[in-house]
Amino acid sequence: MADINDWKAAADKEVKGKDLTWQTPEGIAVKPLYTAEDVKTDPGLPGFAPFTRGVKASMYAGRPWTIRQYAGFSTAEESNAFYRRNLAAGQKGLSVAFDLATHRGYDSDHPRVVGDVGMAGVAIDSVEDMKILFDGIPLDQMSVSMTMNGAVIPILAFFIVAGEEQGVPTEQLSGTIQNDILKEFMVRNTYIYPPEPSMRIISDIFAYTADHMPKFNSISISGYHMQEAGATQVQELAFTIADGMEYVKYGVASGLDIDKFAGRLSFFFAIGMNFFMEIAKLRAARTLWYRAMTELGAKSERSKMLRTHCQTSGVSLQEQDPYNNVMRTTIEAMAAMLGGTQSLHTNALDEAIALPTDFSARIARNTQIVIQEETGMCNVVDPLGGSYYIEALTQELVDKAWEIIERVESEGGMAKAVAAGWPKAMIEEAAAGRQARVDKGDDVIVGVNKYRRDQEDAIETLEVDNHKVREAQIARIKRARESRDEAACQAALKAITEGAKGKGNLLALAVEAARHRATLGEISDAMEAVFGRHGTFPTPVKGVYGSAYAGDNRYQQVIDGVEAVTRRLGRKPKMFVAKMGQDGHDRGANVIASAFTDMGFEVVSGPLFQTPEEACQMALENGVDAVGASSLAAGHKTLIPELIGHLRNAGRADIKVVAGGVIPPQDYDFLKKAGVQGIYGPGSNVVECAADVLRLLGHNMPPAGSELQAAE
Ligand code: MLC
Ligand code: 5AD
Repeated sequence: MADINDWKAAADKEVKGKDLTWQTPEGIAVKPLYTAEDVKTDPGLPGFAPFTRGVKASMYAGRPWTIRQYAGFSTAEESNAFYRRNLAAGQKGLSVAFDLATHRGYDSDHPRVVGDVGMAGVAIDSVEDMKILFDGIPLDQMSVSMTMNGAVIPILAFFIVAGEEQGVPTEQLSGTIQNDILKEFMVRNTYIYPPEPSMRIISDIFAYTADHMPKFNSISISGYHMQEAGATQVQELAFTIADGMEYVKYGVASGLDIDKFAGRLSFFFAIGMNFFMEIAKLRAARTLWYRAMTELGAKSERSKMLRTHCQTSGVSLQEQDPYNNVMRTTIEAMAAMLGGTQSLHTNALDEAIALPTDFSARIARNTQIVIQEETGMCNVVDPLGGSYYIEALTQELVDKAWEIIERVESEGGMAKAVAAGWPKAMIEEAAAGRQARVDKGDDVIVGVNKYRRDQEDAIETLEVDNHKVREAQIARIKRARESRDEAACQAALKAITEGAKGKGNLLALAVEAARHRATLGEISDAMEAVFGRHGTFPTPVKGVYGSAYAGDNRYQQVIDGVEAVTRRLGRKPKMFVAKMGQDGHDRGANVIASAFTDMGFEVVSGPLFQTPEEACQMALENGVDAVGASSLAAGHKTLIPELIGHLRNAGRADIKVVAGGVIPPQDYDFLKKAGVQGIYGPGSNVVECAADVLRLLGHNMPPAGSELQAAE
């Protein structure tokens, strides 16, 4: 029989000695062949420690994963109708997406959120909205996930009171609250309060749910957003498990018994295009959590069992040739189920352009239904268990992630690491590296940097009338305020402020305020009075982009162009990267800032959450030549024209304004008429964006592909 040396010789001969090892971004050298020699550990059996092969013995053969599509837009009425249509068509669990005003603790009538109300999710201002959201949906039967982190206290309180008023005892509510603030400080940015009081809020929720909500998952510890921000799978895995360990330590420090709350901690991972790596990642996550919880002193097996939701990757989907996204999502959904997820969201094909329509949501949902009901894939538990490659990769991920976890632990845990900033910096470095590989064509994206179409067909997308939603919300807030017992409401709000100063359980206090129709903004303010509001400045990395591009001709042309403009101006061209509105997605802004810096621009990075007026002020104070507004949460049609208006009023119409992010092509004309001089959707090449900006600054930049030297 042939042995491994025979195989090596045969393979070498076929490829004439070429090295077939694949160096993955997480630093794993994947070999072209795995054999029994590579498998060093026995993964055990599904349903048994360390749960590598799954948390249930029968897994999907007993019950398939929950088809749980994340959705929400516009008003509670519209989202409720959308949920009901989806449930009738085969969706099994709900998952609520809130708008950014709600995330950040502002009522819809707050002046800072004019562009955000109802755009990236549903607007919820009081328990009245929450009741409408679940109208006709029995909360004792339907499990509901709510993605809320910043304004987690009022939202969970509204949910509890909406249940009460439906006649459902709190004990019977089932579902999940995201409640994961550490990753907000790291990558997602919808925090409200500083880290310390934010961690206290989480312990209060653990305590309340442990006492009153036995079927409710008190947290969804999320790596998803790390991968979306550019993290490698090892980083996602390590920081997520380390976050989980930190929450457990805080819960225990607040006086809770570990086994009383740990059984209701849940997780959430992204599933990207590296198929086998993602399958192995979920198996590694369960193995790591079992180890971590054993070290932290958990006794119950349930406490050590990692149950997870997964979502297919948003960043892997493209604006160009968007039907390719259906295939991408199918592959990712298969990785999630082969990895043993408990619940899954599959993204819609219009992900990179807008929120899902009924049409795109149907295809996304049916992707899961087809796998569950047509393929027979659910009938065998962990069908890839024992695959040499999968088992070896699982072990390698465990080892690599554990190294990072040990570093975090040796430095005092994840809260300290997040404050020190190195996990975020590590992720940003990985993001810049990926962008450079895509721009150079080293990482192929079909329809974007290879096989690109000359012309794209337009697809229909969902549009939300932001002004209409805002007016409807303001009217409902007004009615709620007029009909409530004002004295009782104010007393309940005061009790929250007192509780924030002292030790009262903030969720219990907010439930009382919600019963009295206190609004989300009022409950948030009652805590902000004590905790304050947290703000941060971005810190883009330097040098990664430049080194990835060393020796590239086009990159050099841009650098020469920047130098020519620098000579003309007597200083470097200045670019302000602005993030306006409540949109905290900063990967794009940071990648642009870091790449433009490497190309020789002077880059001013604005803080998150600016109003257009504040952004204008910052542009003027810094004397910039151009503003790049990054928008991923649908506020562009309101915020960017306002910024241009302020610049014009200040007599600085000469400052060029360009826009980047998730901007549907049908909005391009509107923005151009408003004065936007360049628009860069997903899939844009960063070097070409810089070339365009140089043109706007009057430099005669040669077209892409040209070997000409730039001429001033
Ligand atoms: C499951 N069960 C079984 C079984 N499989 N029983 C017998 N045999 C089997 N084979 C039981 C379970 O034990 C459980 O009961 C019940 O059935 C439900 O199954 P589950 O596996 O727990 O599924 P689910 O209820 O869907 O819960 C999954 C979860 C949860 C634990 C991961 O936390 C969850 O639903 N998370 C969703 C999070 C989410 O949607 N997030 C969206 C983020 S979007 P019991 O009694 O054991 O509970 C986002 C984007 C952004 O963040 O940035 O805005
Ligand atoms: N409806 C549906 N999906 C949404 N996502 C974000 N907001 C919504 C919404 N309102 C999904 C997208 C995005 C990820 C963070 O969550 O897929 O990439």
